[in-house]
Amino acid sequence: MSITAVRAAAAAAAAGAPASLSRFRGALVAAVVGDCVGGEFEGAEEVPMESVLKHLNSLDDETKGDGILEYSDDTAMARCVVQSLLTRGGFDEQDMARRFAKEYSESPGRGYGSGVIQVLKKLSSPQLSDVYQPARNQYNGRGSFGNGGAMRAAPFALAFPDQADVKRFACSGAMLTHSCSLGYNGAVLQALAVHLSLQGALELPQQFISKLITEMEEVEGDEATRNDARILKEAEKPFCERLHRVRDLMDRSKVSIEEVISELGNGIAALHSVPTAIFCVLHCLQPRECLPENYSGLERTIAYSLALGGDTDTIACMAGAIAGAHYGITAIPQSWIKCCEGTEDADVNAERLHMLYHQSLQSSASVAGEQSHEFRAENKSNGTEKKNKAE
Ligand code: R7I
Ligand code: MG
Repeated sequence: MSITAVRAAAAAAAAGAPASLSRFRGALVAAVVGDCVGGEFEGAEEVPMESVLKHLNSLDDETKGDGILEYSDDTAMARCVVQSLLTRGGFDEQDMARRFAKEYSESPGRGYGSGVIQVLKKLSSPQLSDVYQPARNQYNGRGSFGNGGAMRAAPFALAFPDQADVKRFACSGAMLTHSCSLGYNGAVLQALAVHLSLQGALELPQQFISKLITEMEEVEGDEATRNDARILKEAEKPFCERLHRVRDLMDRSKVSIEEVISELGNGIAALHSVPTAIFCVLHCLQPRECLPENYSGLERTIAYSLALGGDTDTIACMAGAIAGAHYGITAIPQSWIKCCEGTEDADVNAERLHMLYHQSLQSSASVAGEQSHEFRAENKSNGTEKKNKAE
């Protein structure tokens, strides 16, 4: 076995079985870490890797206060998603919308996008009956294509074991603020990537990207996507087209940061950031020359995401969730966890989501069991009937 294969096997063993608690904790905590450490470079055009490593090394300083790096709107909204899913035991759009509005009114300085603020203010109105309406009114009725729906999509993958539920609820949850298909389909893609990673699908990176492309072919096959893509002058299936670019870049032995930015983007649009985050995870599955040898795959992913510049906190947050679900909690340095605000809370919530997920799995297994029992009983009685008739 090559050194890379040995390392990959060791990382997989540490993360545990598919849907293990370590993977849940890794996903939620690494998303917060990505958001917090990424804040340092948000909006920067060029970020030398040297500066990234200096920033990350500074977290090892034990005199640094706990939670010194504050989280932004990414984590604030993801927490609302988690609390809503846990309290309601599933998706409840009224409850989730109310939580978004309350969170914003209590802590408005978390760096929200300028457009989404209007939506959040309207969502706080007690007279509002259709919670999807404010988002629909954005940008001349087309809705926002920002990455705000995608940045908070990971918890949907941790709450629902069934892939169809993950897609459906990640979409509905994003539509509370982002009603353009280029916004909510980004949330579906992000949630799908976390869902697959949680199952251990990153063990086979080529199959992982192919599966995402196949799923998004279906997701982007509707009229709304075609219309939005035409108006915004994008490819017919914009996310699929970007995922093909991810696959092309993956197959190359050397790729520069400049090429990644020009092919995939690093901006606040979901289309220019979700496929980028997925690429960061795939690219960093192996050790890279520009990154320290002693870094775990998760540390490489976060560092690489920051070096792309642009919307660094959100790209690192999304890449962190996907990578965390693959490597598990032990791949995140304790010093990073300690320095980031909200990691303790994320860890506790990950455990609760893990319970909710496995409860749903068990109840669907018992329903399936009952159905197959009924089916067998029915067949048996049909069989008897036929036999009787034949007699
Ligand atoms: O998408 P959103 O919640 O936040 C996006 C990013 C995240 O990284 C956050 O952390 C925050 O830093 O910003 O916020 P929106 O306000 O919905 O969208 C973000 C920005 O995208 C807007 O301020 C617009 O500049 C732009 N945008 C659009 N511009 C023109 N036409 C989004 N949709 C449109 C559009 O349809
Ligand atoms: Mg951001």
